[in-house]
Amino acid sequence: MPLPRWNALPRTLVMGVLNVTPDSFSDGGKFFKAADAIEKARAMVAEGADLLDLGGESTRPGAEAVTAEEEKRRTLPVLEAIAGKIGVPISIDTYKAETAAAALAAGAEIVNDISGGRMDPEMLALVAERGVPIVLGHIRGTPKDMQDRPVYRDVVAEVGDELEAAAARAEEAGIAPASILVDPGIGFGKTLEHNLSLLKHLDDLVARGRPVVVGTSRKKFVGTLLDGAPPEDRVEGTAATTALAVAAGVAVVRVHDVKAMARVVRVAAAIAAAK
Ligand code: HH2
Repeated sequence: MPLPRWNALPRTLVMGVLNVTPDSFSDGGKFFKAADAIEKARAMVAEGADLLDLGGESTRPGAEAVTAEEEKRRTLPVLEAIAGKIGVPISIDTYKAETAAAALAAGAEIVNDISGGRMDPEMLALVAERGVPIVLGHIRGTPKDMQDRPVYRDVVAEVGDELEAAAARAEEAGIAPASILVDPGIGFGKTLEHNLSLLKHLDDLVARGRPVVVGTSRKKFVGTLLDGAPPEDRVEGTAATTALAVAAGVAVVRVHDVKAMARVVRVAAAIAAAK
């Protein structure tokens, strides 16, 4: 599958979320069976997904880690069934090098690491060796403890600086600069106010020059702003964040509601491109 040129995209790309987990916060259990996941993957491509992000471990706040063995058992059958056959590249959402290596061998073409290459010391070397792009996410702590008490002096500057440090480590490990994307990690060790500041100032992160990925889809802060709406009722809130991300020049939005967000992106991108 030809991969996008991240720094020369015609518009923001839509990455569809495919979680094969029993416990993801919004779609846990729904696509746990490989056959259901494969059908969901095809549906998301038909609805306008430019990429798919396949994950076998929930990283919601408080989630317990699973073994690489279990993560591979969940993701590899789906990957083997769809990689190279659905018309879009697939990223593997993992912070474990062992899972990433197996997924790349099974046809994944991008690594999406919410820990920015920090949770597994082998990850950056693996990605360098395979020559694939990597999304470096920002997190404070681990999914289990990240929401305990996140503190920042200036969240926008600190997240930007820490992502740049992660990108520098990736380059030192041998990853090509053009293959590095960064993600502020909305909800990963951040309060509501931190998430809102990061989203308000996405253009600052974009201006640092690396392609930016953003994942706000159905997240808790959206529910908080909408009087406690449950995950499946956060689509309009997600749409607000998607439109603003497009306006800020974000390269990729990671979303569950592909049909709705692909439409939001098309309209917001047309406005962003106007004179
Ligand atoms: N968020 C989640 C998982 N992976 N990857 C990137 N790059 N950015 C994100 O914001 C991001 C991510 C969490 O969302 P989800 O996959 O829907 O839930 P869970 O972790 O419970 O499976």
